[in-house]
Amino acid sequence: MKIFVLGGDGFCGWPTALKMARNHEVHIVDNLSRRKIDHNLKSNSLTPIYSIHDRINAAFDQGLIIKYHDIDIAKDYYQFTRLVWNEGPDVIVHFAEQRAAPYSMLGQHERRYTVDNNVIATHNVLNAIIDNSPDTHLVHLGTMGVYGYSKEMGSIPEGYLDITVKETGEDASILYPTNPGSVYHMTKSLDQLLFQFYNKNWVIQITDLHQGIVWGTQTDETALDPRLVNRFDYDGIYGTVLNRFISQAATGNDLTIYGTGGQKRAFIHIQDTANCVKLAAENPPEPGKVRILNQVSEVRQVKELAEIISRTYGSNIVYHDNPRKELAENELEVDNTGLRSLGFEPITLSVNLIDDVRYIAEKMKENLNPENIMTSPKW
Ligand code: NAD
Ligand code: USQ
Repeated sequence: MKIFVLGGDGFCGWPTALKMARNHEVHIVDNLSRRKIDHNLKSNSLTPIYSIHDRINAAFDQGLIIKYHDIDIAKDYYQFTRLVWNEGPDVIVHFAEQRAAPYSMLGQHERRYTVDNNVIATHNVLNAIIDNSPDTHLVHLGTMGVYGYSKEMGSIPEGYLDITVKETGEDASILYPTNPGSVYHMTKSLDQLLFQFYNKNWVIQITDLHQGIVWGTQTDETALDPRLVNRFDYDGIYGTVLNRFISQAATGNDLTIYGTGGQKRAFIHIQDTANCVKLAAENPPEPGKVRILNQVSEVRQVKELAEIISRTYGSNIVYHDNPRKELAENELEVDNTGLRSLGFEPITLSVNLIDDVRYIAEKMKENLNPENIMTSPKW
């Protein structure tokens, strides 16, 4: 198949593009905006990531052929739509959005950038498909955060909630009511509405993968050559909780729990991200409504994660006032039968796997700037 990976220079996109290139023709489309944001925030990946051109050359040396296109999908619609017309991809995997909740809450510039970039990018992708390549299957990376995090309506289903309407007594299946906790998460809720409408009107094939928090850094492919190394965010804006705890432990810093640590979230290892996206791309949905799958391996509590790391590496835990507006504690149960039915066998947390990540963080510890650890805005 011919596969476009939009956002293929990023943390999830790069390992996914490499994995896909084992069996498919892969094109990465990325405007490198994430590298520019790192620079502006004076932050960095713990691992030294190579330029996109070095990455592509290193992949070529491993027999993994990837073409790169420098296009801003939100701003350069005509360049992007021409590429879709010329290449007619079978699948477009769409990772190309601003993905940090804290970044999206920094100030008016970042709030507006996140909405403009994410919503327009998604809308442009849909337009490029319907006008140039209507049989293309769109695989989008959404988030568990669109549901909010609670068991108020039971276990979280895959996108649609079965209800009985009180007034009429009729049964219905509705899009799960969204409850985003940041401007970033709200853009993923807006993406969902775009998908519902474009699917209804133009009958295009769409899979929306509602992914949990990704942890880990390397995959089988990124480990093949040092130039293929994946990024590792540890800072208060882009670093996600488990990778932050592991990098904090590896560099002798305290583990930073926000609030009580009673927050439960869904997690997935980066190796599983690449595997799941590949499964979804290779198994398109039946014609009909938008297919929504929960891309998660397990549910864990923040405090429990900190305690595992603290026990294993002897790190100190410090509780900070929570910079976010979120429930101090929550229950969470998530259905992931869709991807399992396609063959997904989740990799779950283990001390060995944590140790692999800690080993990389320890090796790169000179790159960690402690001033970047507590940089989250308050909201
Ligand atoms: P990332 O910031 O590392 O990568 C995103 C990539 O998209 C970057 O390389 C960036 O340059 C590119 N990009 C952004 N806007 C673009 C535009 N307008 N045109 C072209 N390229 C653009 O983020 P990530 O962690 O790889 O996340 C990828 C996707 O997965 C996001 O949509 C995110 O919401 C979703 N997701 C990530 C996680 C996680 O824990 N990392 C969890 C759930 C969902
Ligand atoms: N947290 C801490 N200490 C820290 C960092 C975070 O206690 O040092 C807590 C937060 O308060 C929150 C939880 O850990 O309760 C998760 O925070 P996070 O920064 O790891 O994840 P989040 O902001 O939710 O965003 C990440 C990705 C985003 C993706 C989302 C999936 O950045 O792209 O959509 O995970 S989910 O959380 O399932 O919605």
